[in-house]
Amino acid sequence: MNLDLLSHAGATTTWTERLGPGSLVLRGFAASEAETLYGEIGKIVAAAPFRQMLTPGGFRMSVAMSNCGTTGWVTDQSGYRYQPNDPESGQPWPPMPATFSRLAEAAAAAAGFSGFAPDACLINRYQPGAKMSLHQDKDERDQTQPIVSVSLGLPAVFQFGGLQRSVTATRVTLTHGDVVVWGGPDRLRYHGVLALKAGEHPIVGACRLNLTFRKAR
Ligand code: MD6
Ligand code: FE
Repeated sequence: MNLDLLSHAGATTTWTERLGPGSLVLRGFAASEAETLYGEIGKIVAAAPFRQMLTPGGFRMSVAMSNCGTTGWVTDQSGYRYQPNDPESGQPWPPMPATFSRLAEAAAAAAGFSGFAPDACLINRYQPGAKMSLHQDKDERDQTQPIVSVSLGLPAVFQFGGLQRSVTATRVTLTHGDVVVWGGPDRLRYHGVLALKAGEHPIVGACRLNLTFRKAR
């Protein structure tokens, strides 16, 4: 894994770790803004509460989810998709805060993807034991754009596989403030999250929160 130092607009310097030709971990890139992000998440989930959705196969996900932006990712018995309204309330998803979109754009630019303008932010909450099995993100219409992923709270082990499920995944621990950008030739790589270990984070408490920014439409 190559290590490099990167400077960004907030004048902080971040360690970067390259995972592939189109994917980069920006260590601590969101650390100085983490409390702001956490406060915004609180407001979003007051309007669109975390819920454990049903997979098309009929399984209840262990990760609880919400969204903000003009469209949001949902799953139920009829499939995976993006839709502009929260199926629980029928209301539009809460708007994406400017702090979110600015951070996502800056992270994407730092990884070589300039002009990233996300329209969807999926918010994942992992409580102890929650996990996400290996999957590809392929429900987005525009796959030329990268995905930007922000981790907050308890550490989690992320698995990065290949373009086929059979490729052995490498493991990377993501901690509070870490950002992963991935796109280009890595955009459809399989990935997942191992079961969260119990703990207590000083800001976020007993869980991990993950924001994934996408250009879905
Ligand atoms: C998570 N993340 O970290 C789940 N997908 O909780 C993802 O599924 C993901 O982090 C695409 C790109 C980056 C990600
Ligand atoms: Fe994903």
